[in-house]
Amino acid sequence: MLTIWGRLNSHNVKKVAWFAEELALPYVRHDVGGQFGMSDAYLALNPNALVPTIEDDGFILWESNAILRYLAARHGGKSWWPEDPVQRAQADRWMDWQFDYADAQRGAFLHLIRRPLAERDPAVIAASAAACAAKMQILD
Ligand SMILES: N[C@@H](CCC(=O)N[C@@H](CS)C(=O)NCC(=O)O)C(=O)O
Repeated sequence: MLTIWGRLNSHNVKKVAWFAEELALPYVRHDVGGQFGMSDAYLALNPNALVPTIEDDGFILWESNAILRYLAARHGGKSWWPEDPVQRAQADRWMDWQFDYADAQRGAFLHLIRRPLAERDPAVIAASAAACAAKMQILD
């Protein structure tokens, strides 16, 4: 059975758990990272001290997009892992582009969601919103 380590309030963990659900793969998930901390046993699996990490049939893998590609290739069939390199590259491109988008939205996310009201910086939020709007133009 697939094992996923990582807290669900991490977007990188969320996308892995979401994809396991899409594929109807049975899995267990252990809360790690953030408020749950990281044990030495976990750090031995992923020395980057980041989540997510998975184990599938004895294979340990970290890096969320690499995990998605692996799950698609191993369990997804042709609709999730097209044989045509061009089709696959289209999906790859947007999946990796999402990291750039995540960079753009980080300021707004931290200052609107994670930080207490007194520590919010409207300038950071505005700059992040503008960066997101520019990215969305590309998506459109
Ligand atoms: N490039 C890595 C980034 C992973 C990452 O930044 N994870 C964050 C959560 S989104 C993390 O582990 N933060 C530390 C923690 O949760 O304790 C990936 O895609 O897996």
